[in-house]
Amino acid sequence: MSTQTLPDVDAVVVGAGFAGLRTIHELRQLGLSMQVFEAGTDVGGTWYWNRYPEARTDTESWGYCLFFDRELYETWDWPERFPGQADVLAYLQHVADKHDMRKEIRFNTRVSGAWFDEATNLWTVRTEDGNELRSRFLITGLGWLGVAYKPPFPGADTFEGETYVTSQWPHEPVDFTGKRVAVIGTGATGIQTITGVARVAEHLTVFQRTPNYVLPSRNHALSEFQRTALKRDYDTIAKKTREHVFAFPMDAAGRLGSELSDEELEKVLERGWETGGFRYIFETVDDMLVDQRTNDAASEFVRRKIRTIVHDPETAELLCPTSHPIGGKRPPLGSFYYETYNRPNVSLVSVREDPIKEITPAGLRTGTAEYEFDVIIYATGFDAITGPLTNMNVHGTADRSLGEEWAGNARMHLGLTAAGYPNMFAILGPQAPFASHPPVIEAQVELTGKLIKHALDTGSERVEATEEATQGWSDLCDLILDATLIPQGMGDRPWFLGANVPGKKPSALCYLGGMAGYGAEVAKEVESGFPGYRFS
Ligand code: N01
Repeated sequence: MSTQTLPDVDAVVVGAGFAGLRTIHELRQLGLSMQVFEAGTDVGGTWYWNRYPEARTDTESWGYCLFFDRELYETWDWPERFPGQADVLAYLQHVADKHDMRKEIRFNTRVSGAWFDEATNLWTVRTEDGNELRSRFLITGLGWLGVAYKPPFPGADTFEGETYVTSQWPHEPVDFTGKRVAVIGTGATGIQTITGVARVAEHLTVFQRTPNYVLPSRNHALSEFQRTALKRDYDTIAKKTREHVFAFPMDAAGRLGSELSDEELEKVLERGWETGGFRYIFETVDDMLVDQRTNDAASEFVRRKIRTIVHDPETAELLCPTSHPIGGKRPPLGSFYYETYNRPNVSLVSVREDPIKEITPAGLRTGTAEYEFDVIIYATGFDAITGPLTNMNVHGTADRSLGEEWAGNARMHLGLTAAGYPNMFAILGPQAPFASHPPVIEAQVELTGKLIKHALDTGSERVEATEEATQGWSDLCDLILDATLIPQGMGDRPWFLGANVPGKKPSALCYLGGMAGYGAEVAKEVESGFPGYRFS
């Protein structure tokens, strides 16, 4: 029996990016009061913080958006196939304004901890400015990539030039004209930054530990005619994003590489390469990530392209990924990325065998060489997926923190809820689908709404995933991961398996069963009356 302590609001929501904004809408539908906390000074989340040069989506704009409001979809004009950071930020500002969402949000406010009280079944949420709020429900929309990982190179503080971390980029423009710049890291962020900085820097030196399979984006402006056609196609596009394996508005290829001859396979790969973006992976064949011969052919195809594009054979070889299969790390999209290495002001240094030893006042030092720079840019990734939640200092029943809970494997039923954390919904929690984020967010927020509604309808003060469901989902994530070729890339530290941060235990941090598979699992849960949950 609970005490008479009343919550200050029905729900606390943390974050005002795609997830937070979509959650505001859902909670309003349920008639619940809420307080949203956002660390930034505006909405946008990832797209508020990641302002580095050339930051851009790699999902086509017409699928990289929210579908809950048809009018919103039909009145927003995306300028390009792959929108840049400023355009996605403008879109999210428009969503907030159109739905008058800012009044629910307290900006400039970082949550420093949350505790579940078993006596009252309420969450107490504390902010860094010392305030506390009690709520029935806690919904986090922190994203997967909110905590930067910066390698602890000795001497980092001694560098006398400018230092930037891509995900903590200044709001004011940074001018690289006439400067000697280093970029450390060649993931999706690094390769975009490199392309932008190379155009203006006096000299750019790229420090690469693992080469990636960088696919050409073939970005282009959208004409008025194309935009109108896309808006008319709302129903089809919304359906495709819900059903596509990676939540992209694409069709399945409808063919298996394993059934094609070498010549036929080459032809479809060439078509995918020319079409651009992730269509190289998802519209060519349906078995690239599970069939060894197909994957080998697709990987070798990219290596051949690199050798064709990059003039200097030594540089080309350094850029060729050979130690993981395509898909073993998340392939980035580039815009003339490999061509950048043909510029006279760009050089590539492999730090795979000869790692960075220290940062010096004048630059940096590897085991064999010393370099001098005016600017060092860290594009070294994130403590992904678990980092944002463990950093928020969340304590469930028995005062157990998520950090302690996840010292083993990070597990969340349907990537959203976990045993021991009642009334908490982590949008894009660990073991959410590895897919384009906005459609995953919409699916998870809708499920959150259904669980809260069921709790309210049944007079339950508490809704919590069972231990069996939490473990069952985690086992399923393991099983699916093991059925793919992805674990072959583990040695190259994929962030989506938690392998990129030294000391972090790699595991199946995401669900690889595709959006349709996820939708089916969610439907099974809802239609069977939530057997994976305890309402009390
Ligand atoms: O991070 P990463 P990211 N010495 O972890 C290197 C999304 N995203 O920010 O590969 C030297 O992929 C590290 O080397 P290695 C997208 O989902 C989307 O680039 O570990 N190097 C690697 O090269 C993406 O996948 C978009 O050997 C070191 C790099 O730093 C995800 O964010 C745009 C090092 C980190 O790459 C993460 O991408 C941008 C060291 N000690 C990002 N430590 C779009 O939508 C690390 N590295 C387009």
